[in-house]
Parts: sequence; structure tokens; C-alpha cells
Amino acid sequence: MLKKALKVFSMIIAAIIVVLVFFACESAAPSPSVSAQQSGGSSASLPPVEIKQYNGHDLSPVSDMKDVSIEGPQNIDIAKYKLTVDGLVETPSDFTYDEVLSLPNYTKEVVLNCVEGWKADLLWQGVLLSDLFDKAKVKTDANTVIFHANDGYTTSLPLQAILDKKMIIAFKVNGVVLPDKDGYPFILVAEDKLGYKWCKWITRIELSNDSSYEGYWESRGYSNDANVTN
Ligand SMILES: Nc1nc2c(c(=O)[nH]1)N[C@H]1C(S)=C(S)[C@@H](COP(=O)(O)O)O[C@H]1N2
Ligand SMILES: [Mo]
Repeated sequence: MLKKALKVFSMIIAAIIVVLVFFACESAAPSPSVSAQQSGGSSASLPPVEIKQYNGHDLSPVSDMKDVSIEGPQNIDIAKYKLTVDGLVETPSDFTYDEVLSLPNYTKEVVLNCVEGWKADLLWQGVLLSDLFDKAKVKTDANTVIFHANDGYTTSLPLQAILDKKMIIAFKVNGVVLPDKDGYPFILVAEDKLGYKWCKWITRIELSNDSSYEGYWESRGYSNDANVTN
């Protein structure tokens, strides 16, 4: 009798252990991070984790980017968002966020230098402007690219500088989706150019032949070349 009760008891304990182990494994299984492709089925997103080192040295934290924008952080409704590429192109085009992200993407470490005296060494992930230009078929007389933003900000760069430097518009910084304050959905990674060329919250990329175009800060006295000199 006692033996039988002990047997039943130990079977119950064993069953409880099996159930506990099962749930422990379930919760320990890696869930896809926010950047992972959805592979069907349910998935939970983990809080974003910043990449802190690259090529053996420290990156700046994303929080080192001081928001110095003219109207403060923008909050873009991605369901309604369109990135327009127009002006001197054969095929003026609107891209959704997902259409832009479906282009080949590239990672680059580039330092952002603001004229106010701070800088941040960050890892950017984005798409090549030249891939967007190829889709819209840039006309041969275009020599300038004007970036327009959701807050009314504009800035421009020579088309050739963008092509030579293989510039990207980034949707991630240090491995995390670009925060609202830093330009979500896209910031221009204006390599070797001062911070005011790094257009955030880009809504429109206009191909132009106006090489003397002056954007928001440029028309208020800042150099149109904006080369970083250090
Ligand atoms: N749309 C928009 N982009 C902008 C600005 C702005 O006011 N509006 N400020 C520029 C300046 S002066 C700098 S230094 C960088 C700062 O970027 P951060 O806020 O991500 O650090 O954004 C640039 N891009
Ligand atoms: Mo700046």
C-alpha cells in the first residue's frame, strides 16, 4: 500500500518536473530580435540592444546624438509614409518604408560632427542613394540633390559627392531602428560633411541642376560645402 502510494507520488513529481522543464525551455528559446525577418508563427520582440563595439573599438552610444533640430523630434506614421524621389528624373517615384528596406542594405561606421562642437562615432545601416536614383532614372543634367524633411528642413549635396562616397540613407543606428529624435524613418549619412547636411525625417529627395541651392542652415550663413576638416 505504502509502496503504491510512493510510486504514484513519484510519478506526479516526475510529471511536474517534465512540465516545468518544458516551460523553462520555451521561455529561454531565443525570440527573434526586432530586426529579424518574420518567419511565420507568433514572435515576441526583445527590447533593442545597441551594438557597442565595431572592428575592435568602442562606438559612441546613440544617446550621444544631441537633437538640435529646428522643430524638435518628428513622429512619422509609417503606414502613411512615402519617400518621394522626383525632380530631374525620368520616373518620379514614391517608395513605402518596406520598399526602401527591401533594397540591398549596407553597414558603415561614420562620425557625425555638429558645428556646435560635439561628435558621435556610430554604425549606420541603410540603402544606397544610388540604388534609389537608378530606380527613378536620374536625368543627365542633374548635378544637385536636395533633401526635404517632415519638419520643413532642407539641405543639399552635389550628386557627384553622393555617388563618390557611396552615401546611404540609414534606417538603423548601432543596430537599432533609428529613434524618432534621430530621424526615423531615414537619416542621410552625409559622410565627411557637417551635421547640418545629415537630413533627418527625409520625405523627399529632389534631383536638381541648381548647384547653388541653399538649405535651411546654408541660407543662414553656414558653408554649402560643409566639409569636416579634422
Ligand atoms: N530634418 C532635419 N534634419 C536635421 C536637422 C533639422 O533641424 N531638421 N538638424 C541637423 C543638424 S544641425 C544636426 S547636427 C543633425 C543632428 O542629428 P541628431 O539629432 O540625430 O544628433 O541633424 C541634422 N538634420
Ligand atoms: Mo548641427
